[in-house]
Amino acid sequence: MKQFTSVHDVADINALAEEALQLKQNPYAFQHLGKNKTIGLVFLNPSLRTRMSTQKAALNLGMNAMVLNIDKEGWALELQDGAIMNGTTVEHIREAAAVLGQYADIIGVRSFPGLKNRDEDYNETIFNKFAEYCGVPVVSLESATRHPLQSLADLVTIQELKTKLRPKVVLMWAPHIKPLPQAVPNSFAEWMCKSDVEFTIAHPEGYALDTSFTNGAYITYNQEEALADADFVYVKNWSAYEPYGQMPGQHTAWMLTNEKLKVTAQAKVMHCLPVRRNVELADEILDGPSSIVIQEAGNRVWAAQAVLKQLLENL
Ligand code: SN0
Repeated sequence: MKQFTSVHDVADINALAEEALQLKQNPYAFQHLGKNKTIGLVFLNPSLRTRMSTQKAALNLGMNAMVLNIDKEGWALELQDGAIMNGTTVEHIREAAAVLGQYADIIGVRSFPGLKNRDEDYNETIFNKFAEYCGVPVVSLESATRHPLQSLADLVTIQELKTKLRPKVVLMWAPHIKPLPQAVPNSFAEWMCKSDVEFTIAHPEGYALDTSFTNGAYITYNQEEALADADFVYVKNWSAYEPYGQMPGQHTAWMLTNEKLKVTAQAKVMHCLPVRRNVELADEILDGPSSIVIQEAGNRVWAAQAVLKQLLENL
């Protein structure tokens, strides 16, 4: 693997998930691979799991890890080509990314969408500039349209816990107080459509995702129909793709509860976190036996480690 920005960079997702599960059994077997190699983790937005699990994965492989919260600790970044920088921005992304590429063998970048200009977000303008100018292999730590390290950890968790060959997996829209990116659901859908699962997406009218990520999924507005016989329910809020970044309705009744879970096949409930309790998901689920969100977050280490291992093997 030469970069990790989406499912399309992966030759065999089942083999990668299997590798992650093997690393979970034997975390320190490949310390020689990362010796004297450095990963730079660059954040333009907040992070807890991605930051800590990717650092941990790098350390397990014998790498050094450096973190820059560039939005808070760096110079104010200019993103426009040809800009006359006589205002508030201090450093152009061309120099910033190129310099970071001098210090690291692999660079991870987190860059959320602005949710204002769909073309800019869906062209991955910021992430792609970083990738182009840094000159070393890049890993997405969540970009405007995708969160592949999360999706791989989700696949690993489903492989680990499934009790039938082809489980029913439901991506379930949840209520929220503000518009969130489509990156996590886009990415989860894109990975599930390539996995050996029966995949359903449920959301209220107005919240359809970009169809290029959902090819092969069964999509419904009926929450109960989607939940029937589900083995895994993946809960996530997202804002509308059209009209872009809007919230066409609050739909607070879509919050998942134990009562709603009764029609499932004792479904395991997943969420990428952070989760707003009693808005997106009821306490009774998060604190009860159905929730696997902590195991899912734990698996972020093994997913990141499998990806970094394959990148190191290609350096
Ligand atoms: C991000 C998202 O893409 O939905 C990161 C998820 C891994 N989540 C948020 O920004 C949550 C913000 C909030 O106010 O709840």
